[in-house]
Amino acid sequence: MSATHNARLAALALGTAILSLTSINASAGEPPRHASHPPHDHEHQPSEEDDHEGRHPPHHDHDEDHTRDHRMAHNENGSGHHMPSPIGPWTIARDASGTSWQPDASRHGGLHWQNGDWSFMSHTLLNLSYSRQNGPRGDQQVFASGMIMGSARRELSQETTLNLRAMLSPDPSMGREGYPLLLAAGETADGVTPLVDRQHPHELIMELSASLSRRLGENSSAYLYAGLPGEPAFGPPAFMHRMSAMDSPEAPITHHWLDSTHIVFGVITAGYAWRNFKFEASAFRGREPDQNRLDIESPRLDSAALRLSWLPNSEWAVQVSWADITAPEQLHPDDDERRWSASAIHTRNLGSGGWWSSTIAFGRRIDDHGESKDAWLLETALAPDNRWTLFARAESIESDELMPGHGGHHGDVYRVSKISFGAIHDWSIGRQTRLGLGALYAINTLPDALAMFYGRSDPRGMMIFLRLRID
Ligand SMILES: [Cu+2]
Repeated sequence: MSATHNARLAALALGTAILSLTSINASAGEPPRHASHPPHDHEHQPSEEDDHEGRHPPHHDHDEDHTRDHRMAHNENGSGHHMPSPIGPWTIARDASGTSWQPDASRHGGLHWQNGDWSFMSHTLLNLSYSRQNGPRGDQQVFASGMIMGSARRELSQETTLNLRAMLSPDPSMGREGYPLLLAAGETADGVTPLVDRQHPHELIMELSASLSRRLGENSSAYLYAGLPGEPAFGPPAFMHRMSAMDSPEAPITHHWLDSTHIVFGVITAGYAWRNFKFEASAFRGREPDQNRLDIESPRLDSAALRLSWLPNSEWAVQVSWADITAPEQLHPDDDERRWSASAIHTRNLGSGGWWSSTIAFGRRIDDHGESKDAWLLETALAPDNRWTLFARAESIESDELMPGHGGHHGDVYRVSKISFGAIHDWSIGRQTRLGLGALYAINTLPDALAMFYGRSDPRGMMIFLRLRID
């Protein structure tokens, strides 16, 4: 009991420390250091001289003399532009969830401020959504989802950086059964029956992590990342942190192929980055979080992941990863799984605050008997300006969880598909605060064998949502 207990206490203490440092600073009335630069309100773009390692040339004032030549698909708003990543010599815009990479052209928002030797950053994205899923296996519900993230970093020496990160989600407020979402499956509400046609809630504490990185030269670094919970080196950035996905409040049905490991209780990752390549290895606890969404579960390191990431240029991020996961599912404690994932993300800036980001991803889950189930995802989000964002996603999965087999085992495998598309309009209600109103519509496609259970072969779903974003 004691090792576990100590680990939990340490994790809670770390999280409390990060969040209280964050709130003390925020409530002290000290304005965020970069508050004079609201996001996306000025045209500065890094020049062509910027390379993809994030080494920016000496920077000019934010005046208006930048010519078109200086505009390039590499956009960060004022707050992030000068900031290197805490884990290596590249721009912080490259860092996505866990230790994953996204294109350098990605947006980097967030509130930033400094206190002594510590630099702080926070992001908030909260959705209040109404989901309505049609047919006999559908349901309707209002629910809150999203995340509040805070991080604190400190240079320990010229070469060494410590970064602490805590992330909370309001998901447990939706109840243990999560929210209705046709074709979604995974985890459990009560420890007895699987959640099917519902998306499970995420943990109250989605991440408590620390990383220590060391620069090894102009363009390489090595780092260690540990989380309880945290995200191992598998898959593309988790959906709620992926630019092509984050404007939709709907979890992808490919979640358990690509990025469901974004919350594991216990992970240690060692990474080495050289130029635009990064190689990482993780040891982590394979078991998915249980139905109690408020606790910190006992850490273990019984599973492994490897990931190779590459950024061919500032607009692309590619990764391939593999994981050997011990008993991921609580309801199938004897079943291990291996997973493969490959993805490519493309993000381009469109000038005057606009951007376009797309992800294509493939995931494969292989069970103990060597049987594999594949999944594909293609998603895109387009923001022509600061007000509108349009998004769409197409997915296809081979699932054996939709019709349970006998004895609680997985059932037959069915290939099912889904497309969904929607839009959100944002209003700026404060310096770095936006309120948005959005809606989406989804069409699911089922084989005949499933159609009778869902009432038709193309059951529909929709959501309407309000979003608060502080970054
Ligand atoms: Cu998840």
